[in-house]
Parts: sequence; C-alpha cells; structure tokens
Amino acid sequence: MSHTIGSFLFDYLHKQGVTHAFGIPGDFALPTFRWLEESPLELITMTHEPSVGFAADGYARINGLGVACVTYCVGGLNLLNAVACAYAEKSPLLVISGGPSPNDRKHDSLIHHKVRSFDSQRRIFEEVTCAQALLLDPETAADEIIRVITAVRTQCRPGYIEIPYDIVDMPIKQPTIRNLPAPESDAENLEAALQEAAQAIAGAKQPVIVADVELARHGMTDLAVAIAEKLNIPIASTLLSKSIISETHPLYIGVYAGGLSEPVCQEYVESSDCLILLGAFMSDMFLGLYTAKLDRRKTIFIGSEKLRIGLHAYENVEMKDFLSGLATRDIAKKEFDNPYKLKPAVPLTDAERAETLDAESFFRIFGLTLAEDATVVCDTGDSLLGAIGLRTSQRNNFLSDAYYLSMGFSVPATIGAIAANPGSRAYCIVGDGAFQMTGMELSTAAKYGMHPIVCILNNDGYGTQRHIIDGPFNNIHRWDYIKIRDVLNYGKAMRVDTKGALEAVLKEAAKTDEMYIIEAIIPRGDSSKSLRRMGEKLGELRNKDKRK
Ligand SMILES: Cc1ncc(C[n+]2csc(CCOP(=O)(O)OP(=O)(O)O)c2C)c(N)n1
Ligand SMILES: [Mg+2]
Repeated sequence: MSHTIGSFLFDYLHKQGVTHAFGIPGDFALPTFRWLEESPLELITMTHEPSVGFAADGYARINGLGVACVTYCVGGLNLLNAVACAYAEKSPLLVISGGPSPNDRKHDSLIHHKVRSFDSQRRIFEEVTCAQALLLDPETAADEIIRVITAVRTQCRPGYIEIPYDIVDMPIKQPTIRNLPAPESDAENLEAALQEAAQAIAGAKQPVIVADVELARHGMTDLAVAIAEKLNIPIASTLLSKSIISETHPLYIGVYAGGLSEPVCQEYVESSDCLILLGAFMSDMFLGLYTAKLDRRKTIFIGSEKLRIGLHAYENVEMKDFLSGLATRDIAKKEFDNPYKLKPAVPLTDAERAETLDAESFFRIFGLTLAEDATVVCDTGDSLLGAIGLRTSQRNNFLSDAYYLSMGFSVPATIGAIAANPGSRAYCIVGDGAFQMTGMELSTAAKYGMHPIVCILNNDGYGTQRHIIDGPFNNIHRWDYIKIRDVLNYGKAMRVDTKGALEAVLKEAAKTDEMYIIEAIIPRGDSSKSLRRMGEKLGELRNKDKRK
C-alpha cells in the first residue's frame, strides 16, 4: 500500500497498539489532523493543550504509548509542562506538532506563532524528550518516525515529531530501519551480580521488594511478582507505582514513602536486612522528604540505568536479564507472615453517617464503595496523600503524577484512562485548586459521552500549602462546583458535607451510567494524616520560622 507521511505515521502508531490520539488543531497542524481523521485512530479533541498532554500521558501509562497532536508553538508550548511531567515520570508519550514549511524556513520571515527562530519549539522540546525529528525530507521521514517511536517505547520517555504542513501530504519512501537488536548484558557481570544477589537474599531473614514505576513502564512487573511469589517475599509499592501489583495480593504490604508511608510498611521496609529496590526512582517523594532510613549496604538496587548490590556496582547488566536470572535461581522459600493483612472493611455506623465529613473519612468511605474493577486517578494535594491507604484490587488502575506533582493532571488523565480502558469505571479525586486549573476539561468527557465520577475535595483553597507556609496566597475563589453540570448540561452533580451523604452519593453514582460531579466539603485546615506529615516536613524545609 502506498503511503503519505501522514498516513504512514498514524498507520504505524495503530500497528503499535495505539487506538486514540488527543489534540487541538491549528493551521500548521490541520493537514496532519486530516490524516489522523482518515486513520484508524480515534481523535479526542480537548479544550486546552495542557489537558491534551495529561490525557495522552494518562492513556500512555495504561496503553504503553500515547499521542498528543498540536499546532506549532502556541499549541506545543502550551503542552510543555505536561510533557515535562511525562519525561520526569517516564511515560511513553509522543508529541506530534505541525510546523512551517521548508520554504518558509528559507527566509527569516515573521510567520505567525514563530517565537524566536523556526527551531525554537524543537529546541525547547529537546529538554523534555528523548528523541526528536523535524521531518523536512520525505526521503528519510519514515526512518525518522520509526527512530523516534522506537526511542519512546524503549526509553519510556516522550518523543517529538514536527511535520511541516506541506510535507505531511507527500508520498513516503519505504522505511529502511527494521527492528533494532535489544541491548545485551555482559554475561560475566550478569552472573557475578546474580550470585551476589542470590547469596544476599538466601542469607536474609526479612527480605522485602519495593516495586517501583520503571518495572511497570518496561513491562517487567510479572517478573517481579514471579520472584516474590516463588520466594515468598513481600512487596511494597511507592506513591508513583501504587497499584503496580494488586493491593489485595497476599504479599502486598502497602505504599513505602519514608516517613509518609503507612507505618507498618515503613517499619517492615526499614528493618529489612535485604531491601530489593526494583525500578525505583529515588526521588525526595520516594524518600518521604528525606525521612527514609535505608541502608545502602543491605540494598539490591536494579533500575534501567544501574545495578548496585550493597556497595558493588555492576555495569552493562540489563534489568530484564537480571530479573529473569533471579526468577530461576535456586533460593529457598522465605518465611513471611504478612503484618499488613487486609482487615475486613468496617462499614459506617448510623451515628457516623450523621457526622461532618473530613479528609480522612472521605478516603475511608471512598474505599468502602469502590468497585473492584474501577480506575482511580488522583491529583496533587490531599487527593494523592490521602489515597495512600486506599486499596484497589486491579493492577495498574491507580494513576497519579506523584513525583512531578503538577496540579491539573487528574481530570484530563481520567479522560485518557477512559479511552485506554473503557471497561473500567474511572474515578477522579481532585482538589478545588487543581480542579480550577483543568476541571473544565469535563467538557471533553461530555462531548465524548464518558462517565467519570469526579470527586472535588473542596477544602477552600490550597490546603497542602497551608501546612507549609500559610497566607492569603493560598485562598482561591469559591466556585459553585456542582453548577458545572448545568454549564455542560451533562451528567449529575451533588454537594455533600456529611459522611452518610458521601456514602449515599458514591453508591448512587456507581450504579448510574452518567458522569457524576461530587463536591465533598472538607473543613478548611483539615487534611489526611499523610498530608499533615508531609506539610510539617516541608514546612521545616521551606519556612524560615520552622527551619531546623
Ligand atoms: C501546576 C502547579 N502549580 C502549583 C503547584 C504548587 N502547589 C502544590 S499543592 C498546591 C495546592 C493544591 O490545592 P488543591 O488542589 O486545592 O489541593 P489541596 O492541597 O487543597 O488538597 C499548590 C498550589 C503545583 N504543584 N502545580
Ligand atoms: Mg484544596
């Protein structure tokens, strides 16, 4: 079949398993959007480019590759923060931007949307993408497209393709690049590392695995679970990898995040004599704002870029080879009695139902009514910190930008999650501040007939920051959030301020096939225990009056 650059690009993405693309067109990108429309991909047109990025990122985290299509500079630069988030958190997101023609570029003309030079946008994106291509030559365009998409898939970082509006319609030359060979481990280093690791695990009384986000991104969660099950070693997740394994798995012990962890999990991990960190991002959030007490000498660390066992570093050992090797080593099964056994959920009493809602009970009640196959997307703030103890039962059904922590992620990422997994009912938990950033993207949910359940935690402003340094800068204008239903003329909405009312509306929302906006009133100043702990810790770092 003969292809143009546009048809080849979207056909290739479809063959890679992509079903949806997210975007907003503009004149430089319209010819590309035409090819997108003719392709097997379904386009979801959003209302603002930051949301395009977060939706494509949410989709990518579930599907393995997401696509954001925008116009030159005004669209692309609007998208930048979301792409930075995807870069920081290793989400495989492809940016496709329209651009000026090679002819325009021959003169130093002031063409609309141009910032400083014709290359400004591409150069800015170099900082937040792992591969870039500006398709000026149809002869090499197919190879360039494959090169960038391959890099996105293998490195799990965003990529950037800019296509001039007139080039996209040109016939393509058949690509010459075929599958690149997978990187290989150094056999001697691999064997030495496996021996040292196996010995450390065999000699340990209390080994524990912390399974972090790189495992999920690089498709190695099954291997980690196989090791854990074979050796009977418990697994913790992190804020960023929450739901990497089913949170009802008998070996699961909770979310580890230093002093922000669930206490039993923190105690177990930090008293371990063999801590196996798989695919970990050693961020300040992982370390609970440096409250973590981990001993390097008792740690096996394997990530996509390094392997360290105790104080020994091993070069050129691929994570996949190391984990496959470990899964087949002969190591005796461990004794383990889960200290974090799931307790049966305690239903609300009638007396409790009449009580005023607060942040901690929001999450308890949310957990009580959550369906097994639901997806939960959380925004920055108490929406995320309060959800630490929530138990979801499916794998990879909890999404949050828990390291980069950009507000505004959750509503658009929920739309991406619904596109990627339409069979799962999607819940979004979002603060009032974050909702004011991208919440109006619910317009897109309405446009495409989606039915998320959106819980807005209205604590009257920037609650997280009130714990760090408070002042009038943390106040926001109070919206009448449930009126958004009327603006969109879509779905249902309810404001609740008691525990019983929240329970009732969550049950009702789960039953109906409609979008539901639930405004949960949380008293100003109240927050979950985890957020309070984080706020106090950050307060000690940021507030000159509390700095130690
Ligand atoms: C895009 C962006 N801007 C600013 C911040 C800094 N910030 C972190 S938490 C927060 C307040 C969040 O308020 P809200 O969404 O209401 O959640 P709450 O803290 O009240 O739970 C702010 C402004 C951020 N993380 N992201
Ligand atoms: Mg708030």
